[in-house]
Amino acid sequence: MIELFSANTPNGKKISIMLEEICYKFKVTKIDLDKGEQFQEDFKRISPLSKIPVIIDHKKNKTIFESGAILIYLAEDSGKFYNIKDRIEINQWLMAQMGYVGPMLGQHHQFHHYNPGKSKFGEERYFRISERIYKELDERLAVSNFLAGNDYTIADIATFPWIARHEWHDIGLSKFKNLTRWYKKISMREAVIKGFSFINENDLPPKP
Ligand SMILES: N[C@@H](CCC(=O)N[C@@H](CS)C(=O)NCC(=O)O)C(=O)O
Repeated sequence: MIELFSANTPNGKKISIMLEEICYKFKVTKIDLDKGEQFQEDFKRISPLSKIPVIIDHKKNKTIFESGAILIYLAEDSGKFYNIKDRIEINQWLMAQMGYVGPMLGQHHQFHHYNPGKSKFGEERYFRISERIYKELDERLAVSNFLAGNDYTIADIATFPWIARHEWHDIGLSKFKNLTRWYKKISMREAVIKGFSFINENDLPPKP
């Protein structure tokens, strides 16, 4: 059994979606980030950087933190959404999500959604970068069915919950036809719908 330590955020949803996709049984242990539960000693023992998500694979006695590492672990364990042949292509798009798409959209959330009016520079900077990310993903998806090629992989699973915050971004997802096509296709997957609502059962991927 897998225990998922998580919260209702895009990084948290990556793993619940993956677990639903591979049909693994899992139990969710909620970490209340607003209350600072990520800094409690017990949690720090499994998450040295005090961040969700983390999983414990109780059957194998393995603890893993960092969503990209967790996705690779689950993909290799299940043999799904990742493969040796396409590994380099998948890793590129997964790492791009981890190091660029997620952190930049996350900053955009901070300045544009949570703290508007506090920093014109921050708002403009991360709005521009986020718009650029939409354009770059759209360009990639103009020549490729999914991010890493023809197949749906962990690179898409990692990126989807971030684009699912598009209403907060105010960039206009529908202006980006290829990204919208990709988003619609993924948001209709049964496992994605289930994984998206892992903490709040009314939480559905917003329409494009
Ligand atoms: N690179 C990490 C980022 C995880 C992350 O930023 N988690 C946030 C919630 S989405 C968190 O736990 N924040 C609490 C904190 O930093 O205090 C991953 O992908 O797992």
